[in-house]
Amino acid sequence: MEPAVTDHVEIKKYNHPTGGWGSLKSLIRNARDQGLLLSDIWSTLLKQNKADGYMCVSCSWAKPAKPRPFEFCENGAKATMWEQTRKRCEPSFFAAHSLTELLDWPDHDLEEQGRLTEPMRYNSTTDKYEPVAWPDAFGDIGAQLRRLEPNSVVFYTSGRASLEASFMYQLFARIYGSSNLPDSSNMCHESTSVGLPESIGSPVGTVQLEDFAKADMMFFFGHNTGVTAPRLLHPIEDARQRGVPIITFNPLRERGLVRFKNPQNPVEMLSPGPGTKMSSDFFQVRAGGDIAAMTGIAKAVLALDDAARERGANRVLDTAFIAEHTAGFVEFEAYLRATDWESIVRRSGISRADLEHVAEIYSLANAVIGNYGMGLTQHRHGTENVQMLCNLLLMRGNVGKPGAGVSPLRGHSNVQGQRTVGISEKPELVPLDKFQEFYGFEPPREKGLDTVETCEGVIDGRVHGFVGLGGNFVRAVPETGLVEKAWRNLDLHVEVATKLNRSHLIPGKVTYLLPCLSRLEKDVQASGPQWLSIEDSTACIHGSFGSRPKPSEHLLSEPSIVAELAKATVAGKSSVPWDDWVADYSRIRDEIERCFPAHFKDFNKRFLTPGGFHRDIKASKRVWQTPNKKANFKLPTTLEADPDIDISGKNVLTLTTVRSNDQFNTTVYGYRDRLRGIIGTRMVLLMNEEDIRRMGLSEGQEVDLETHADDGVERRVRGLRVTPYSIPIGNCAGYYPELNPLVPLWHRAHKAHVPAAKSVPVRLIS
Ligand SMILES: Nc1nc2c(c(=O)[nH]1)N[C@H]1C(S)=C(S)[C@@H](COP(=O)(O)OP(=O)(O)OC[C@H]3O[C@@H](n4cnc5c(=O)[nH]c(N)nc54)[C@H](O)[C@@H]3O)O[C@H]1N2
Ligand SMILES: Nc1nc2c(c(=O)[nH]1)N[C@H]1C(S)=C(S)[C@@H](COP(=O)(O)OP(=O)(O)OC[C@H]3O[C@@H](n4cnc5c(=O)[nH]c(N)nc54)[C@H](O)[C@@H]3O)O[C@H]1N2
Ligand SMILES: [Mo]
Repeated sequence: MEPAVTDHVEIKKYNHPTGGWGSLKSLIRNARDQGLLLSDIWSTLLKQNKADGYMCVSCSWAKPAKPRPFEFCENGAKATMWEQTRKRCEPSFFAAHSLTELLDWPDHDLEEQGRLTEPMRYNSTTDKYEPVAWPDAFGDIGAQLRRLEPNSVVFYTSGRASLEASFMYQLFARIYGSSNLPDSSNMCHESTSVGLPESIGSPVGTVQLEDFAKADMMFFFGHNTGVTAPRLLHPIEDARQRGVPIITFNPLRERGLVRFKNPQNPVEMLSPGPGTKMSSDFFQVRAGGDIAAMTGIAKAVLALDDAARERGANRVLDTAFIAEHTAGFVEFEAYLRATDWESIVRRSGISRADLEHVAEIYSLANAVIGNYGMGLTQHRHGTENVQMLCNLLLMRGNVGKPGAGVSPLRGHSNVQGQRTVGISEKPELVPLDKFQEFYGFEPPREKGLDTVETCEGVIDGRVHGFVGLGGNFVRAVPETGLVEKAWRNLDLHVEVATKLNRSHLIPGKVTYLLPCLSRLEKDVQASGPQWLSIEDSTACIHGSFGSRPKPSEHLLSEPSIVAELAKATVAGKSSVPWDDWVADYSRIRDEIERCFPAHFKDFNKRFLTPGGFHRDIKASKRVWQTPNKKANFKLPTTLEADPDIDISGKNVLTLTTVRSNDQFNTTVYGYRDRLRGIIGTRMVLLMNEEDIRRMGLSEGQEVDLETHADDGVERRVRGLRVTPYSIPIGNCAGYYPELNPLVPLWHRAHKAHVPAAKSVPVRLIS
């Protein structure tokens, strides 16, 4: 594969605020690249995240009931343009290029070909995709699936598909006989989905948008807000203007959490000032050092409480809340007292005085939100990271009251919702009895494969078939080398997609690429144009209506593709009236309500509520759905999120893999990571100057990286440009997915199995 580098490489310091003119310029450049007129894009963007429009296909951040005239951000607009592009990836393109040839292309160049227009079947004799008629594709896929053992087939979902498509998809997989329903969340917030239920009895966060207006302090752990959920900068900016402290922990000094200029505010845009200072305090925690940092803050809170008690002043701990609502505090207190400051400071990389300062601010605030992203979840002890943040919040009763709560910032626009409607490899999370009763089939009851187990199954030959509803599985997973190689042994590989990506280039024995409509486009079925729905990061459900014309007359919607696959594979095996559901998606919503009544009461009546309707999240009302009916303080087993990493060797560092401002996951829009000042290349290794000096390297020099693990697997990425950056000593950073070949499959979160992509031990080879 060609490295992701262009002819013009420029690395410079970026001292401008996030947002501002830089963000507008970047939008205009993107529109031009996609062959779009600004008027084209404007008419679409005006409908983005509005109650009568479509829900943005980028991040999952909340959509307000009273949206701004332009309720979108630089990255949401980029995602929209990328999908609305005038470019088309037609059969003539596939006739001109073999898959072997395309495997050399960078990710950007593949998706840059534009929207897929026709169903394609791989021909191994020519090594090319060739057009196929839809009925032939469905017929053959059905026949192939019927030949395979259901539990050897995996049905993957990336978090973009609607609630309607996702509900049908998981039902199809279960009727077929498979509970192998991994989704992108297995690489993302699964540490949340495993950690939060033990702590507070809810797999999702407890805050809603209005809480951000009521909070009087916020934490941000391991989230690059200005890039990955930019609309959240607005409530943060409002909070900062109210004087609310925002305390951020991140190894990299990410611009979005440093300064912001609101591109939608003309006064701010025209004033020469530097924009709003977003984080009142920014701490460059060592990668994997958050458990230690939070332990330090909690220990200092305890000390403040001791002092208050001695003085006879008001307690700092919320003792009434702890007594009535929680369990495990005595053990937690003992843990804090027993943990010494020296270890805390060494592991976190933050001084005792700084952590005590944070504790003081925290102890003065009455309503605190704990926001976090991949910096907490993608570690060996990602689940403990999440639980430690809960502990910190619980100490002062900061869960289940206005302006306070735990706020996992989810990734894909509907990744949270897919779990809500049954996409899960864990049978205990799904109403199987209802499926059996309502649809007349016997669902499989054993646990299915998650994402890393799927990779293991592909490598060891247990998995024989893979169906992907969106995503770029092979590129997004760890251990790229072994997975790509073994993938070719699959009997069946089917992908439903909007654009060409690297996963599509690695065929199994029978391979299909099925193009679908996106959420921006008008989806007309027998009863007329259809609405879809999604759930955002704050558990609000929204309707979404596409109005753009179809990019190609051949495209089908995701619900209709799922229905046709089901009809071709499991006809007569259930009472699901697939055609009736596709004719009118409100029937699918009625079925979702029937299967999940607690969350979807009056679904069809309520889903167009401006701002969405909120699912009933019990923890936000202090009802704890844990086995002991309490919120639980959970003790960490280690101060370090990745304790088994040994970076004491020469030339060894801990690598964290991050996203640029010019990508959405494996979709690389371009090579301008404006906010980090890295232009024209993605093949960089961000390093502390001290490490560069210590290792005898120089700026701009190219190095290779190897995983520092002696397990007999060779993992190497070549040609990374040494780039001095503000990052703790001992850490280095580079881009996902280029560096995924370095992440070992076994290097993953305990229990949750999220690949520990934020802390990979690597050796530099110069
Ligand atoms: N524009 C855009 N938006 C997106 C996406 C995208 O790719 N592009 N992806 C979507 C998806 S699926 C997701 S999951 C989210 C991801 O959103 P984020 O969670 O913001 O994404 P990342 O870039 O993976 O990493 C987050 C931050 O964690 C920091 N970090 C790394 N290691 C540590 C650590 O040990 N401790 C701490 N405290 N911080 C650490 C990194 O420096 C980085 O700033 O965004 C969603 N939105
Ligand atoms: N090293 C490292 N690895 C990571 C991460 C990391 O931080 N570091 N992050 C992880 C995370 S958080 C995630 S969520 C995963 C992401 O993993 P995935 O969700 O599998 O990957 P994406 O890049 O989001 O998928 C992009 C593809 O989805 C298809 N697509 C886009 N829109 C649609 C649609 O509407 N319908 C259909 N059917 N297809 C569509 C397009 O073909 C596009 O090429 O990666 C994970 N991998
Ligand atoms: Mo994600």
